Amino acid sequence: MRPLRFIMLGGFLGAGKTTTLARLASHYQAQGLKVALVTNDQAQDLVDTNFLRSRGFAVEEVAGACFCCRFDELVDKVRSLEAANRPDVLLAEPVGSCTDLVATVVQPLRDLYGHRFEVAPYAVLFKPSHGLKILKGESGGGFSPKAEYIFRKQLEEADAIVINRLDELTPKLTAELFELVERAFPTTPVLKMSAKTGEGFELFAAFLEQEGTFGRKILDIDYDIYAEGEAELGWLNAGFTVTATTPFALDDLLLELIERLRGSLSGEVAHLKAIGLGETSFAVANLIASAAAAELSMSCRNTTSEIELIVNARVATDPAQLESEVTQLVPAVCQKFGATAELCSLQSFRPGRPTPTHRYAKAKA
Ligand SMILES: Nc1nc2c(ncn2[C@@H]2O[C@H](COP(=O)(O)OP(=O)(O)OP(=O)(O)O)[C@@H](O)[C@H]2O)c(=O)[nH]1
Ligand SMILES: [Mg+2]
Repeated sequence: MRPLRFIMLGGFLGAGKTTTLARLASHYQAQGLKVALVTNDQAQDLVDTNFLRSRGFAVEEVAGACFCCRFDELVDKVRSLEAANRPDVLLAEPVGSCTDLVATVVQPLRDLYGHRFEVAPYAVLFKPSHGLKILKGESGGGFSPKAEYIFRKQLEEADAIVINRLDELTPKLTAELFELVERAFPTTPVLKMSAKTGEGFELFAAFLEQEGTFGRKILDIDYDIYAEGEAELGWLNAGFTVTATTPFALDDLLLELIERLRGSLSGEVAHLKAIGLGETSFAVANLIASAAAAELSMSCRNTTSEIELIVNARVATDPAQLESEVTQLVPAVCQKFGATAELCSLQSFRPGRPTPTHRYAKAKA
């Protein structure tokens, strides 16, 4: 049996992983290859899984903990996708607050399943909004030093660092970011890309095709700092059924919801996203930093009278505050659009300490 190409893409919360993976999936499909994806989260009800499925891709999710702590489940999900879809390429998106993935996922996959999987170089997306402040060492960047530790560790284990959102950066800022990243990680190749427009994407895709000594950067990492940094984030996944007698504009409702949440949450937003799934259309709104503006990553330009609404929030705040704001604001915003929201599922918490299934102290494979 031909080995399955396994491509995992890292990067902080809101860095652009799902957007990039959707682009990669279309890129491989255009070459006649079959693609499947695995998403990952600390809880159920993922915006990303629904978004990718709505785009027509085969997706499984590992929910409840990160890939490293649910390594066997990751392998099981890949197996079931293999059985159902016979993919040539498997794209995997880890949790955006997770690091040490080379030691806990890439190396075990290579060592234990090297006959089945051909693991691609491990690229990590760089998120300019938070990355600039963190690499410049500016205080008031929004996150605590422990959360910033995770951001840096994610970049340290990368085979390539990909500065994303090139479409939004001035040439001067791009040059500054490039220099900052190169100075901090002098031996790591740095690429530039816009996952949104596709600029720089071909080079990135070509990088992933490379073979050689990749996926071998084992981190020297303090799991106490890592766990405490992750636990500083409030996490919330919530699901609602929204119904109205008169159809409402889905894009507008989602944008207003995310914008109102931005105004009411006290901590720095790592990523706030909401998907509305109607019978014939869907849309997604996002906010990737408190200082950014809410935006539609997928718009439907349509009205609807019934949707399933999923909200995923990762914010440096108390999960109880998140829960209270989301459960109050969703019905209030829906009411403004003449709709009623019924809460169907709710999980809010601080992520627990990561305890990887495997951890390779030295690169073996
Ligand atoms: N302008 C611009 N926006 C982008 C780009 N890439 C991603 N985005 C937007 O950034 C937001 C977050 O993108 P995602 O792909 O969901 O990020 P992610 O890394 O998967 O986020 P998590 O799964 O929460 O960790 C969305 O609104 C995207 O449309 C880009 O290259 N340019
Ligand atoms: Mg994502």
